[in-house]
Amino acid sequence: MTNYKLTYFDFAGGRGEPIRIALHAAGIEFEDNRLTFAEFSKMRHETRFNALPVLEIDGAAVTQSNAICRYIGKMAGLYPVDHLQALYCDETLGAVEDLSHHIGQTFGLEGEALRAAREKLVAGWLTTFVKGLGALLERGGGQYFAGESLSIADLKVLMQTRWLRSGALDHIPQDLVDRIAPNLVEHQARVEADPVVVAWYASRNH
Ligand SMILES: N[C@@H](CCC(=O)N[C@@H](CS)C(=O)NCC(=O)O)C(=O)O
Repeated sequence: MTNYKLTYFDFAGGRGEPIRIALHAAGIEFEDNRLTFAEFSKMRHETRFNALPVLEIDGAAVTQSNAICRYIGKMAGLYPVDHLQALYCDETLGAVEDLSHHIGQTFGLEGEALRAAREKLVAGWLTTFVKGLGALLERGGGQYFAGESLSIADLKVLMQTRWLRSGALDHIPQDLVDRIAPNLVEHQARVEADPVVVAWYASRNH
């Protein structure tokens, strides 16, 4: 049997959580290796690109969360078979990655520098990407980003919407998504209630 080990941070979001949900949906048993930030900083140079997530398949490491998501998503039935819908799915994954990158660049800043960077982000990239993601959902018919059922694109966007609306990001207004793309708020509720997502969190509570 193939051995899967996913290494990511110990929280229910970011680039790692959609992979965990997809692995669970595919019925693949995996080692859910969760690191603290301190543990990661000790081993970051051992990873290929100094970053997480890393998926080890029989000991061979693979990086890049979207590539991993697609691979597991195909096994889980969470990646569109139709080529055009697959393109729409990939476009969404890429947009979320770009947005994560822009937000990530403000990490490590403090005080006034953090405030200035986050305000610039809110006025610029963040608004652009939240609006754009809202438009992509609209294109998909308003329910899902690609096709007529849940895909890894929906899981990726869920993480972003949940994060942006959580109030965890200083200087980013908690109601930004609600104001700019209210369809993403409805989407969050829809995806959180999806049996695939519910089953993952139920499995964590045992
Ligand atoms: N393009 C990469 C980006 C990976 C990435 O930046 N991961 C973040 C966590 S979500 C990280 O490990 N940051 C730690 C650091 O940059 O020191 C992917 O999608 O996997």
